[in-house]
Amino acid sequence: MGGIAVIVVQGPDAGAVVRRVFRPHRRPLESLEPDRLCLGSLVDGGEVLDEALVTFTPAPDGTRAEINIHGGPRIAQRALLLLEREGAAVVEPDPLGPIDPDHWPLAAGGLNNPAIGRELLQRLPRAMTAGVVTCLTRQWSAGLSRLARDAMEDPGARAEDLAAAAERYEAMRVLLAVPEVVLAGPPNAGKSSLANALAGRAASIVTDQPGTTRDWVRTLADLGGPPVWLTDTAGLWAPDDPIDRLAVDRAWQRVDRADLVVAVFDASAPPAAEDPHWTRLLAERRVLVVAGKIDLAPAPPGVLGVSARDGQGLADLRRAICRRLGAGDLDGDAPAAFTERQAALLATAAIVARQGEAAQARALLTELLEGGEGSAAAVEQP
Ligand SMILES: Nc1nc2c(ncn2[C@@H]2O[C@H](COP(=O)(O)OP(=O)(O)O)[C@@H](O)[C@H]2O)c(=O)[nH]1
Ligand SMILES: [Mg+2]
Repeated sequence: MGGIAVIVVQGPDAGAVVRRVFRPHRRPLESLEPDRLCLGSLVDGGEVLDEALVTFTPAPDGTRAEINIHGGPRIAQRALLLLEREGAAVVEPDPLGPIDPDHWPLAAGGLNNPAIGRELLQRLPRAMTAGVVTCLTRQWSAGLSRLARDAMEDPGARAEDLAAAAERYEAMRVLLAVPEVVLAGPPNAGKSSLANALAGRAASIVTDQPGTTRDWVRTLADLGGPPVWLTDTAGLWAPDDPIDRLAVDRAWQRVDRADLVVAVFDASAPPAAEDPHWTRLLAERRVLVVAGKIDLAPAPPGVLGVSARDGQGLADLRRAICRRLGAGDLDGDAPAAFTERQAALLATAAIVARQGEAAQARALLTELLEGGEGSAAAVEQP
């Protein structure tokens, strides 16, 4: 199997380390200009590991060298070991860490609305689904940026829009947080089937044997709103088997930590009103009750019904989950603050705009777009 691996070596000794393991095919490395590609071989002593393209760029802490190889994961692993032997430390990239905008191609030419652009780059790694990426990037290219620019003309006329964009911050936070939705209920209620149907893949084992799911099973699911951790748990009952009892304990642990519990029962065999597990589950802080298997029997009045077998009610359930998580009514095109800084500036701009203080509102909107003196996200233009 082939592929491309890009290995970044950065720091005061990065240039020296890479020079020790790279033999250019033609020109000597000394004549290589910054950012220019150089073709050569990655060598481990006398052994050529792979053909590689290398660039060197000045970085704040020395040099940033990029090594592009195409020999697949095994060669990439050997290359990392080689670099480690030469004095480099291998670090895992932190997917939630900040992006350094200096290494973002857009930053090189300067960003429009740079303060929002910079915050976008910092938040993007947290966006776990395509929908959230779109929703965030539109805030920069349109949504928030456009609202702020338009409102410059007559801030008073747009005061309500500014306030609404500030309020949407709560929904945006949910989108970026990856909440956990736990499916729980009696054994055989159809929890695992429903988890698989919602996630769109067969992560959980489904059988007609009670007690099939023991360890909880978690998948990242895109329900059309925020990405969610969807956790399928063992049925809640009082088993004799000690392993089953541990499984039930683990299920309760997940329920206790959930952002939302979807309590599922079998519409054709509803739990008894006095069932202690079901009663305890319904008393949870955040619970959404769902009647499953409605292809066999109708849902009781007022209860959301679904069938994992024929898909009835699934779209309603996805929407209900997003709504209960607080991100249900987020329209991807609506201007929405996605950082606390933006929310605070918008809320204040709305207040002063309503009071007719147009100049003050404009100053706040300029700060929103461009960052300001003392602002946490003040942007140094390259
Ligand atoms: N008719 C029907 N059967 C279902 C449905 N969902 C699950 N089942 C069946 O019910 C049994 C238990 O399902 P499972 O998902 O393992 O339930 P769990 O124990 O709650 O995880 C299996 O035989 C499934 O095929 C459904 O929507 N309709
Ligand atoms: Mg199960």
